[in-house]
Amino acid sequence: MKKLLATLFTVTLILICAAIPACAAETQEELPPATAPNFFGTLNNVFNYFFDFMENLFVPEQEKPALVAQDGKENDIVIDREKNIVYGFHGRLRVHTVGDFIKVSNEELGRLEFVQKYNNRIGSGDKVNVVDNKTNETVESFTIVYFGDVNGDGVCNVMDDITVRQEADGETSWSDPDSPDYCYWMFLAADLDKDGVITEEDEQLIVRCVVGAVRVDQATGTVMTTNLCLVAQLGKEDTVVVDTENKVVYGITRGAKSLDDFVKVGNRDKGKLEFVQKFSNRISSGDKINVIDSKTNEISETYTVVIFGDVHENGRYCFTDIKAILREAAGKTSWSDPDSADYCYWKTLAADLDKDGIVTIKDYNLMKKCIFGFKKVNQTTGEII
Ligand SMILES: [Ca+2]
Ligand SMILES: [Ca+2]
Ligand SMILES: [Ca+2]
Repeated sequence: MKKLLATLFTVTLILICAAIPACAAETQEELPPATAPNFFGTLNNVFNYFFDFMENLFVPEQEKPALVAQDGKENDIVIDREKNIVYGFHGRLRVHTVGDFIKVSNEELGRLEFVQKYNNRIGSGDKVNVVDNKTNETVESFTIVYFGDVNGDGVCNVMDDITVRQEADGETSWSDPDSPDYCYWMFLAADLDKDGVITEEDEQLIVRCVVGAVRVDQATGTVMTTNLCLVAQLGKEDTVVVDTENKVVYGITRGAKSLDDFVKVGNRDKGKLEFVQKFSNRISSGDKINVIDSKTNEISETYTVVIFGDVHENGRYCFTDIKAILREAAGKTSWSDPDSADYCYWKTLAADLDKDGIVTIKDYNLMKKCIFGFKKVNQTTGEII
């Protein structure tokens, strides 16, 4: 049997060897001599393949879009690529304000995508993804951290206090790296005394944040006293927004009479507030709040009130508002143009109802709907409802 197989194998080999030159000869006859395969031609092909391969190997990798700090925000925004965390956002973030702080390195290559718990604001635990425009793939993903917002609703309030107290008491274990419930962003947002563990001290600091006695520097996570700072009035921490960067305050009920109901000074022993209202019986956009140092009687900070939709600054929605928006949209005025000498941040904020950063006919249409009562503005978020 073995002998038979060996003989068959040898015969097959002989036949193949005989067939190759015959095929080659046939091909040589059919093809013009220039393209005829020969030893050097084959070698050439092998070299070409090799060089192509090496070239592809050393081609610089295509630039990938990446998350970067917005221009001028490089000192505030911290992008931690090891833990995939981003923080350093001041004030309360609505989706359209995130762009004030972060951006994609190259807008042609990629875009930012937000994965939020609530659609009108961004809180701890929300994600910002960098998506490749060409492939639609997520190339980077970061979790947002707001120091003091432990439960991820975008504000520091009594719910965060409860969450931290439960952790300090050992009822939960999200700050324990060995626990299956471990959550790094929650731990980072809660560990306000920065000692690496969640204790009663952190809970006390959260309480002090809620009542406005301290404030957390979002760029560093450091707790600071608010002696001479403007803070939300007790019970209004969920609705009133004090934007310390742009020095505006919003979240004020339209038609409300007194600013006293919405804001206070961090420490009444150190400072007091002075309200400069245009109308004594109602609050309007453009009203001023001065924080005064009780010792020197000097103004330490001034804030401007913004009531979304109240562009004409009379505390009401009326036709003068839509007229003002229309004139601005038509280019007859230029208070929404940052390059203009007439630029007015708070007025632009009040008028830009669709939140696209510019005042256009779309804002005019929305304002009309608000006046006729078809739409309302959420004064805390600025969104149209
Ligand atoms: Ca919260
Ligand atoms: Ca701690
Ligand atoms: Ca607009």
